[in-house]
Amino acid sequence: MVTQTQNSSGLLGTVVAVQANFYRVRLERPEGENSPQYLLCTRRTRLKKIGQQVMVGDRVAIEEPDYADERGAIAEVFPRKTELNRPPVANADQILLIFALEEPSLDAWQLSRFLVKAESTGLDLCLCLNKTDLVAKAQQQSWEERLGEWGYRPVFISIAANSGLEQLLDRLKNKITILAGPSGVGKSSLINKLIPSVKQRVSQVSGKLQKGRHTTRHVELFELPDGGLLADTPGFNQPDLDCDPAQLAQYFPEARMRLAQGNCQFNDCLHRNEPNCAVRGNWERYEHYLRFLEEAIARQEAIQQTRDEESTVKLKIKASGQHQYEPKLETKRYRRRSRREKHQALQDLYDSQSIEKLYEELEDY
Ligand SMILES: Nc1nc2c(ncn2[C@@H]2O[C@H](COP(=O)(O)OP(=O)(O)O)[C@@H](O)[C@H]2O)c(=O)[nH]1
Ligand SMILES: [Mg+2]
Ligand SMILES: [Zn+2]
Repeated sequence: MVTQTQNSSGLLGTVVAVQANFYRVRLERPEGENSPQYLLCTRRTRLKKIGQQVMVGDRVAIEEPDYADERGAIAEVFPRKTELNRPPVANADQILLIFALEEPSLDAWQLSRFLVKAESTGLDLCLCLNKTDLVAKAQQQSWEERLGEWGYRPVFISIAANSGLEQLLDRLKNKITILAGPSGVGKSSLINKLIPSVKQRVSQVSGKLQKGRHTTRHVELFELPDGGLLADTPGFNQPDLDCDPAQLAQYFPEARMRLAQGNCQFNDCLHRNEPNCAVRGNWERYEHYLRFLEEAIARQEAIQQTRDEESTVKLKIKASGQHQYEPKLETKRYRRRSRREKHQALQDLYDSQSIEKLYEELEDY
């Protein structure tokens, strides 16, 4: 096999924004003091042909850089360490989940939901509680103890009072981090605080990139002052628990710990009423686990039902109890159309001047 490294310029970078067919790439080592740090790139036709997608977070090789126009072309996408679809980000290391202690007040149930969703990505998780300036020290400590029982060690910050931010920056250093959390907790404030030039940078984005900036599919990576990238995305704000019910326990540190210490009697134990279950027990979020489990099961059943309805075969259970699949008869494809309906379809196609479809229809006429 011939390896196709057509990257003569040796220029490497990270995609920080994607819109339509344009990719904003931050160069790893800008050529010189005055050369641009970002290039607006297209994707080489060769990559399109092999179906190679380019995502925010991708490490890429760039060809034919034009420093004067700040343009280039992506010639190669390096293998991804991780890949998320919602939001679409490659190579993310961790999720920074941010909640406020007050305004809005911290709700255990909502927090739990976000934690489980974040755990289900398989990425590392950093929990951050903001607005310490609004609560008494005792209240902060009681959350600290409670969340310790859940298996988390949150970073407490106050953006308003400028406290805890160095500790947080330390956790973000040289990593690609996805910022998540409900609205009103201080995500935008945090970005503005950590990345003072953010407003300026966003407005520098070209017209084409600017257009889709507030859609849920849009992700943009911001460069942190001490190294590292932060992804701000609205795509993670209303988490659906679309996980496999059998996996759910793995998304609770309390359950993981119990499973590490001992096994359930049954391999497929869902930790409800099964005998000799290692997970069921007297831990605070066990209630959450049960409710999320019901939700995950209901979701899975709904998906299965739609699949059954869409499928063109139906399951027949014979008197002997044997299962047998038979084709469904009354689907649209097999229903015979009246001559009048066919005539009308032909007329429509003739009017729309679609020759290929007209031929197809004529064969059937
Ligand atoms: N008291 C206090 N208010 C804060 C703090 N951080 C952010 N806020 C306020 O909380 C509100 C929501 O913040 P915002 O960044 O828009 O939240 P987002 O919806 O998560 O992006 C704004 O009025 C902020 O000024 C903080 O540390 N303390
Ligand atoms: Mg915001
Ligand atoms: Zn069990």
